[in-house]
Amino acid sequence: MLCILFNYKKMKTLKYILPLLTILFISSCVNNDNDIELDETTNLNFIKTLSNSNHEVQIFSTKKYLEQGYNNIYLRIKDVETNTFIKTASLTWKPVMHMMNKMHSCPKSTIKRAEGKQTLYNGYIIFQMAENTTEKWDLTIDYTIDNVDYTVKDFISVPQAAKKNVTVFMDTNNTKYVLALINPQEPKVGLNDFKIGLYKMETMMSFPMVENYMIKHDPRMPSMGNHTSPNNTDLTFDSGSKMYEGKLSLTMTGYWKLNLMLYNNANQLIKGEKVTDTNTSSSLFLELEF
Ligand SMILES: [Cu+2]
Repeated sequence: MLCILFNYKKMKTLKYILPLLTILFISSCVNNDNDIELDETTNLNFIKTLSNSNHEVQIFSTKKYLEQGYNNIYLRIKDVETNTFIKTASLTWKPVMHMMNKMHSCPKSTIKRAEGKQTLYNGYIIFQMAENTTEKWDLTIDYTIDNVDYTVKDFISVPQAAKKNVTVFMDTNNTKYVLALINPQEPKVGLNDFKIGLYKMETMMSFPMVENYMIKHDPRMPSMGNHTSPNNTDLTFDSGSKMYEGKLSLTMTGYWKLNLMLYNNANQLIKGEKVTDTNTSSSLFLELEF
């Protein structure tokens, strides 16, 4: 009798222990996943995942969306089988716009490992055109892990920017250029670091950086008598960043037209005009509003 009672008690205990064990097992699995996923993307905005059967290539940006103009982009590759992020990949990318009658690419950087990060890669793309209902951008990312080549490709959304942050123009020799605002991304009242990227449209697919030109600028507020601002400095080529750097003075918030004059490496003016009382703006300009 005692023995039966004991067994009964044991079974009852088991009834409680089993669900408890199950809960413990599940929660330990979840914890493991969190351990594996070293997340280096805090402060970045998730944009999109491009997938193949082996990997998820996750795209992040400092902005909330990709858009026309300069985009600072971060990438990481997740192995879908092991659920881990790849630390030893080399990547290249090719953005292509599919237009009604042609295809073309845009200026872009190489992709490097993000500074101080293990699983994040970084680069930029300058979309000189926004998408529309019939013309879209796609992005191909080719990458190599342990000498094996992989690729992912998908459409990406590139809406128009609120203000003109990139411009395409031709010089008198019919050379086409793309000029884009890199900084300031978040303008402030006062003296801002001014940075511009300049690229030659060599072919529909090749947009090499243009080095050793010079950019004069004259920021104006058209709504306020077209006044300018003090202490601006010209943009000169910086061999480190491979971009044009100077100072942009914004004395107040509102809409600013950044009138530009572009000089080639022989110091000849190749695009843009001086702003005067009778000429209120340059044909080469960018815009800001804050
Ligand atoms: Cu286009």
